[in-house]
Amino acid sequence: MTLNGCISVAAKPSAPSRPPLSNSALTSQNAVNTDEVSVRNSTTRAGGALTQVRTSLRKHHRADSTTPEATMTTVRNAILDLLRSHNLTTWFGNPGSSELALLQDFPDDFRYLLGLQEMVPVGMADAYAQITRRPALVNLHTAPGMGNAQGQLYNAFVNKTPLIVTAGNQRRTMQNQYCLLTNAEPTTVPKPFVKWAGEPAVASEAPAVLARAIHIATSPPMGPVFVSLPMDDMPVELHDDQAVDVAVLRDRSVTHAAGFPPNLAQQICARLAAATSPALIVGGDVERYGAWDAVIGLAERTQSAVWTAPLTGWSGFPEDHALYQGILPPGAGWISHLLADHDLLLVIGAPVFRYYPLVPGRYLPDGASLIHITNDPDEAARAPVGDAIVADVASAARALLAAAKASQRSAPPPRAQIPQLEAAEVPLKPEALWTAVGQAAPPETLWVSEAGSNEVAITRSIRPGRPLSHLSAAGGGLGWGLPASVGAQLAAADRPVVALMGDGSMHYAITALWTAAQYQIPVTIVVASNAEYGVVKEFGVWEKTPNVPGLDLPGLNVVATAASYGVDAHEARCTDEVVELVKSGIADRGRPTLINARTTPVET
Ligand SMILES: Cc1ncc(C[n+]2csc(CCOP(=O)(O)OP(=O)(O)O)c2C)c(N)n1
Ligand SMILES: [Mg+2]
Repeated sequence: MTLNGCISVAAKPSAPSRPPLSNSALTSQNAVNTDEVSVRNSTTRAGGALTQVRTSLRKHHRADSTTPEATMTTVRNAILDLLRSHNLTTWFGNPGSSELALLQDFPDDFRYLLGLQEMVPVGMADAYAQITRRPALVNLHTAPGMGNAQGQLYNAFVNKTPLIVTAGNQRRTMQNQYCLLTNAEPTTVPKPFVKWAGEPAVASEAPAVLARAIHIATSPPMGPVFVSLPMDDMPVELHDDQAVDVAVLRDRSVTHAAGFPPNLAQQICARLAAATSPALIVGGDVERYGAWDAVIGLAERTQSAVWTAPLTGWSGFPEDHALYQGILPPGAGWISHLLADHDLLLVIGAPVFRYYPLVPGRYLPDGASLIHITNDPDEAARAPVGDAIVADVASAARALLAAAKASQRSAPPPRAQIPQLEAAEVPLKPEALWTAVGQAAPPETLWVSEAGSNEVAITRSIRPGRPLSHLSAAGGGLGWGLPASVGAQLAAADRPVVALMGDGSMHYAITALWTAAQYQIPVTIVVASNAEYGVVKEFGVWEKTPNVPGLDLPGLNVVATAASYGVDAHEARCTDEVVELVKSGIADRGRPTLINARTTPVET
């Protein structure tokens, strides 16, 4: 299977699309991309519908002369048809026997990417969905599979990623005896890390439950959902009128009309104009919900300093822009100190704020006020400071840009330059490693980072300027970065994807290397090997908790492990080799490459 070749391509939706409703409308039928919204035709039950429906439901299923049931309108066929119509034909999964009835005779127009442990398909799907800006489907194995997935579902929930997670369940007739595969409380298991979870009350409801799940997942604020599918539901044949109902709900859409009151935009812009030194604080939702261009325009017009809020997944702003100041550290005292020169903070597309650890100090600098624009009512409610407005983030940014007047104030001082690359041998200081990596990669590179103590050095040394270019897990649960980099490379086949990994982080979901090798997904992975959980040691100093066991990682050999999975794996011994290996890894579009470099331990 190759990335561009042998994996079968995604299906075209089976119903025609209407032109976009408007740029500010978001529909959960097929698209979560607010820039490319299409609304599907609704079908009616009027004359001839039944024949059309049955033809459509059968169309994509293999006719097998030995099994006449294969062409019947079964629950399983209706599920596949619904998912096809939502363009959910790329599945990330790990199967067991409770999933066989759904997966059998897997359609040629679908593709399936296997992860060897459930964290892997969830992490891959998360990045795939965020980069394609569409929902993604994950198929897992009943209760234990869902248990394994939970750490990455947590990340997906905090990332606000629209994942449609399904898992099989034991036959309804065998659940009462708690037979093997029974998930006795399927809708409880993934909570609280899903927006919604359901299991159909009867087999024929399965497509409707799935349709509901898809619409919930893709409604802002988006997030993962779960549907449990008892295995004996799959072969149940739908009655003709049930099949018509399924076709109708397959073709309906849920549209989120968006907008922002112009007078509110004017009020905010008046405050921006009156401020001595405003700062914009942006978050991952700026990129997730398509507000990138408008936010840049607003920052430039108001000459505001721009920061990224802590731990929100994407940078939300070009990191090489003259107004960009970097990522805020996740501590109240640190933030109020850093922003001391600003009297008005406009936060857009981020929670206020994701603090960790407890850093004494006020939330805001003395005399400063904060306006918070978020699409998440809970984010608005739980913020400790500021006046919040719950609104569509892109509409708000566009309305503010339209209302903002060009400011005459002078631009804030730019942040420090990228450090000079100085030749050095291992163990490398993190700054030297990431500067070398940053110099070796082209500007269109998409970076995925999960690198503990290295994260600060990464943002100093690597400054992508394009949208959807620097991704991390907002949830902070390790085991996400490596699978996410594989999913990102699958989603963005025309861009190099480089994973920036710590050696500890690398090993939570290391089997993602197998998936990358087998499907020939040409991601490049750089590992900073300091042989420790460095950042936990740093926290130990901050928290005054000495002599903690389990923070050293001797005996890891990530190059040998990666090679055993079929990855082109190398040990870099100096900065020159890092540059050379990253360049050749990126140039190799046929297979994944891993580059390990020994780095200095954290200073404690
Ligand atoms: C699932 C999970 N388990 C444990 C942690 C706690 N944790 C946070 S960072 C970290 C260490 C990361 O180490 P490494 O990737 O080697 O980077 P380093 O700090 O050494 O640079 C750990 C164990 C976590 N965030 N998620
Ligand atoms: Mg480490």
